[in-house]
Amino acid sequence: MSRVLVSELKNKLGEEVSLQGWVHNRRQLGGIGFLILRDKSGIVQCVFEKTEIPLHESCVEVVGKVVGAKKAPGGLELHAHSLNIISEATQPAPIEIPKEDWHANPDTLLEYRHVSLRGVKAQATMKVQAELVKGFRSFLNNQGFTEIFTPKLVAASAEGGANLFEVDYYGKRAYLAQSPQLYKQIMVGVLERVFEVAPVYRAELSHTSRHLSEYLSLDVEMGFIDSDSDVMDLEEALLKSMMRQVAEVCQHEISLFDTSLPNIDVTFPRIPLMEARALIKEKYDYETGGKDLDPEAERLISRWAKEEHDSDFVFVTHYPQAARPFYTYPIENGLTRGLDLIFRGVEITSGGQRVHQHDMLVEELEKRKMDPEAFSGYLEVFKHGMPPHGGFAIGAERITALLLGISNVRFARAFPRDGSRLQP
Ligand code: AMO
Repeated sequence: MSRVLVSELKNKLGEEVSLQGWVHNRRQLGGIGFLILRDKSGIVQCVFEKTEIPLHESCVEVVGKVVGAKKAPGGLELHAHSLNIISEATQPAPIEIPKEDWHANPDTLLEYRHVSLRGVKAQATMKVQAELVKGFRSFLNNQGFTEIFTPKLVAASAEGGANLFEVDYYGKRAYLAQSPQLYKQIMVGVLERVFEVAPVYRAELSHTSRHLSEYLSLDVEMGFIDSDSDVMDLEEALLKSMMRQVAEVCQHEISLFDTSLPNIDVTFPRIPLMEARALIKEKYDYETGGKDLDPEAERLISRWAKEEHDSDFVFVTHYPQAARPFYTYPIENGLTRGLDLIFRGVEITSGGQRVHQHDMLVEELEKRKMDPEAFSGYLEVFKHGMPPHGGFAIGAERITALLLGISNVRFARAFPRDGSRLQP
């Protein structure tokens, strides 16, 4: 008998089927054994008479008849008559997988990530993320973008800052890439519109719920733009398309979380940083320090976007030069065409228009007391005719976590890396 998946059982009422999966949960009641079987598509209750059910997480095959059962999860169950143990668990699971609750004891859940990942919500998180990435790729492919693959071992920092990982590269110093930034720009000179899906590395010193040392960066870069508006137009259409894809394919996964899909029927508001700061002060009596928006200010500008525009997303534009990397296109009054996108209170994107003129780039490096010599390979390409261009990067774990209402970005990555975690 060939294997069917739990999700297919609704079409098999009254039939004999064979299921293969894991012992998600088990219970003995009188002479009757209940085995909750889990496979990649869901869980189902299997009812046995007089059968010893093996330990949680044992890998098993169950054969039986599919019957309607109003009280059972999913409205059906399996009246089972045989149980084959494919691979028996040799010790109890270190955590109670069916009780999955990642707000309690995050350290334990992460320590045993190889098994906590099997939880239904953890599994769903990975599926939703895969679907977001699929939506990212398919939208961009349809818009004439080409996927690129750039090095993660690099000679210089792209983003500046102190959060670079050093690597011994044949006796010389190299770094793990913080972003494909400079390479994706170079590739605009080749393919005009490019994107990349790849991990990047940040030696983050602060231990927060939104920072990982390794995260999946969804990068986009496009040539022949007029301004940063073109970049925002593209990102807005892209995100709406990604959300539509998730809504279509992941209804069940979304339903497991206390969340709803964002409103994609509105235009995402765009507000210059200075105006955002003034508005937050006036409306919510909060004064944000520094040149950027701090996390509380991000939360408040998002609140404004939701209250005034019914939007879960808001673009913050016109960042000052001092708050942006050297490659950001400068405009008058010390401002730039650099922008962020905030989703449900947290920044998920930085981006904007870039400098495409060689001399201006050298000037921007010098302004920031950076050595143009260290960027000679990158600068070279700007002597060979680069079009006006711009782009952005979305942190895949952040968008996944915010979409599902997961409060710690670590749980939106299968095997998170942070200051205190290098395994599993
Ligand atoms: P930035 O450094 O702002 O910009 O990063 C872009 C997006 O990546 C995500 N992100 C992170 N996610 C998890 N852990 C981290 N430590 C972390 N750091 C950043 C966030 C952030 O918005 N080159 C530019 C992008 C561009 O201009 O195209 C860049 O890397 O979601």
